[in-house]
Amino acid sequence: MTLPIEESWFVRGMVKATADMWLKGWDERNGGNVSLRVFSEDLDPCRQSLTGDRTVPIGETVAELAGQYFLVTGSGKYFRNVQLDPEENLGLIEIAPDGKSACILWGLRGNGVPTSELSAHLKSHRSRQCVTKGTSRVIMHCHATNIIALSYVLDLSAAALTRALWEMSTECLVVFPDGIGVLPWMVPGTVAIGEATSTAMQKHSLVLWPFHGIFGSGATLDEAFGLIDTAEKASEVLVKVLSMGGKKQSITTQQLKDLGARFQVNPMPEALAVEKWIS
Ligand code: 2HA
Ligand code: ZN
Repeated sequence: MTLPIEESWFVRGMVKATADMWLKGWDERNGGNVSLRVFSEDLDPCRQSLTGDRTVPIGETVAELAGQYFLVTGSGKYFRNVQLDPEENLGLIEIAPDGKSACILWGLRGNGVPTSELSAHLKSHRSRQCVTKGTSRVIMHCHATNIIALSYVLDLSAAALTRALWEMSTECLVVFPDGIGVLPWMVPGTVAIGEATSTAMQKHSLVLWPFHGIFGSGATLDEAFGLIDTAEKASEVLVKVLSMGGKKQSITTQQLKDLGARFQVNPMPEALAVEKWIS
């Protein structure tokens, strides 16, 4: 069976995810980047589309990911254009046996290179593969508006921010019981921010980059998108609540515990223990 790679589930999925993210207003200009792990058997129907005539350095070593394939967005590419020309804006890469470089098997036409945040993506894949026993396949970064806005006014601790978002929509605790990790402000595109993000991803499926955006992960594109969408929706509610003068009442600690029990998740203890997240 031969299938044009543009018709594969993984290219179609990336086209939909990036188009949805653009329409959400999360990815202005070339903002945001997504990577999706693809298995060898996913590639079997489209092998005739693959080349492998270009290799790019990763800038560090991710030996644990040797031989893995990822469909990634390209550096400098605009999400709003992915649907118009997937081959120009996306790339399929294979991590070399030594984990130091990536071979471009398809896409990134005309000397394009993978996302500038490749370090954060690959090392976060390594973290999430580890904590999910290999089921995690997607890392997604975007500039979701309300969560960025909140990073200017809330305490930047994982516990306080998680607690604030849990209280802003009943489903939040169920969708991200492990809470949201928070980094200090850092220069994007560096090995250091990649390292810090992947360390936070060992504990959390979501990580906030203050004054910049958010990283989410998941087993599927839908799951990673839905996770960010849920956190961003709660952030929008919180922006409105703060704009109306602040909360008068909210979900209580006991109610959060009841939610965890009902949905059989273990809510992040430090966030349950927070008594005050806004001054
Ligand atoms: O330009 O979002 O963080 C892509 C980015 C960098
Ligand atoms: Zn960014």
